[in-house]
Amino acid sequence: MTTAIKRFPPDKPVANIVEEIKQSGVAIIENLFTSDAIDSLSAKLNPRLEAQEPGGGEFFGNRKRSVGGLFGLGPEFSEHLLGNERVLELADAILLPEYPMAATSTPPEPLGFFEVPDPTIGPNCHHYRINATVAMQVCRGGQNQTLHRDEWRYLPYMRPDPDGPEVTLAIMVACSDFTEKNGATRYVPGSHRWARDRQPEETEVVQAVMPRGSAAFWLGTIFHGLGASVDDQPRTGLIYSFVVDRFTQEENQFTAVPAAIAATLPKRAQQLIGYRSSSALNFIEGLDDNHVLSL
Ligand SMILES: O=C(O)CCC(=O)C(=O)O
Ligand SMILES: [Fe+2]
Repeated sequence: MTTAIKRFPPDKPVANIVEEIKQSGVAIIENLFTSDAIDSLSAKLNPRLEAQEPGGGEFFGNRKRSVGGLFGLGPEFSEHLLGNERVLELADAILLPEYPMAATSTPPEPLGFFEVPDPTIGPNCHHYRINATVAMQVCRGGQNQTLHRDEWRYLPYMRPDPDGPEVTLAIMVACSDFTEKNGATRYVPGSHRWARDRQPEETEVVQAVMPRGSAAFWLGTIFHGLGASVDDQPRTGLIYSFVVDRFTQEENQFTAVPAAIAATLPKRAQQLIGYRSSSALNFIEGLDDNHVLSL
């Protein structure tokens, strides 16, 4: 029998939520974002979404509208999404960077040059950064999205290692209520630990039903997809994901958020968007690794 996705209040200790994400591949934090925050993001997103005809092809169930490049749309996106300490605490605890981003996180012990980290302790990357951003609206009348793993982009080139370090973490922010009728995201809990060739059955799917302002956190190796809607009111969600610095970003952030726009954002947001390097990867000679934004 499939069990419902576990949901937590926003003040639950991070360790409990991380344990659930690692075990099930997905967890929900209810009411993580204020109604004012969702209102301000929706004011930028809804006119762009509503200007589109629903579509997107078979993979997406034919009835979605979407907008990407969110951090280029206005400073409210980085303020609310990248300034959220809870989100960063979770990303720190899952991706285990040498340089954590939440104010309360403690960096792991640095490694010696030839030392191999224990993947449960880390460090598992130098830092992490945005992988992709997209507002996803589901309109009445389509089909369920094909169940997929978001890491399909990288998986053909990676060796399966269920005990290895996590490389991505994604967050779905509910900008409307998510219900069974309106296409709440469908997940297959536990499927992040399956053998590569096992396919999910319909009986193994559970939906992330959650009120507006809540957020679902999921690993890149769990099967999931948007649900079909039989509701006249569209379901609006906003996805943003993080990836370890050694993997290339799914959505090109340097085009989505050009340097002139990035320069107007707080330093931590600039770093998370990707204006940062290690001394070995992505650096620019003469610029500070922690802040590679030059104009
Ligand atoms: O919008 C959703 O519920 C999920 C969308 C999704 O998984 C994707 O586009 O990769
Ligand atoms: Fe997905």
